[in-house]
Amino acid sequence: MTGLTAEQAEFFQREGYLHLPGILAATDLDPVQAELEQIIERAARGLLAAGTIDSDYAELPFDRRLIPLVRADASAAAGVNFPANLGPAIFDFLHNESLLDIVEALVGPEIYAHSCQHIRAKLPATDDYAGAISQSEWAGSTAWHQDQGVLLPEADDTLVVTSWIPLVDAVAENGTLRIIPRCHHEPLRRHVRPPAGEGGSYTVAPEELPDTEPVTIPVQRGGMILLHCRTPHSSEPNRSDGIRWSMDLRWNDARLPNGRPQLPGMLVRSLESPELVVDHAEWVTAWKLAQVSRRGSKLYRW
Ligand SMILES: O=C(O)CCC(=O)C(=O)O
Repeated sequence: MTGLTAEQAEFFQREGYLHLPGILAATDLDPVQAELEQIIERAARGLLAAGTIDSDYAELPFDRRLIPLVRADASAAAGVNFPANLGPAIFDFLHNESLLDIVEALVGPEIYAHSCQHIRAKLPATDDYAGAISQSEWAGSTAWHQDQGVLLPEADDTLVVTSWIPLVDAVAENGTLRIIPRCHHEPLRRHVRPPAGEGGSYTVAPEELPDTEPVTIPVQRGGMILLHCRTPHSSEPNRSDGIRWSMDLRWNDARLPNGRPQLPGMLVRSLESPELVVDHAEWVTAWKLAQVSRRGSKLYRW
């Protein structure tokens, strides 16, 4: 089963990315959003009970409600991302048939959902939310990086594909993804830690940034961008009034090294070993164990 045309697969191989508009239905995304809304509801109730806020802001829509909560307490967003959020809806989405058909066209039929995966509430960069901007890589910009640069060298010969999936329309104003095409045939560039206090993860060393014009890709809810793991990408701060919600989920051939051996990804589709596809409870247990046992182990190459 393949979810890409030959032309789409060719574009990905040549350019290092692919924009697929209108590929997911509301019925695919709504359960994930509803689960996030429940998490936000719990955060609001907790802050209300603690006396930190005097309204639960229940009247605000999905792309707004978290803003006053984070403004009151920077930790209000802590539950939305993996592994704090391992709910059944996101688990089901990681097995979404349309999504896996697309992924299969690139990584083959043994599909591993990589443990390097995020649900991002990218907040409007209008104030610093009592320090949350400097503490959280989600709130500000995301610096240029290649996803292979945050994995261990064991995965250098593995194609790890990122599917970047917004839950709201993502445009230049709210900080949609920017990519630099056609770099993935070249070796990985050296990454450095961002300057102290700026938050965020590793970034391509400034002198190693390619001289190619970046492409900014607006993506409507229902669309996605696929990225090769050596395609440099970044995002600008969110200059809109609403939250730019998105998921970046990674995938590779389950038989190959994935570069994050200490954290539990999971087999989500397999022709060879379907009996090893785990259920929700097993996935949650694996994460709980990893959070205890991975202490002190090396996650990053640099
Ligand atoms: O969502 C963003 O703004 C950045 C995403 C990203 O860096 C990634 O998917 O690796």
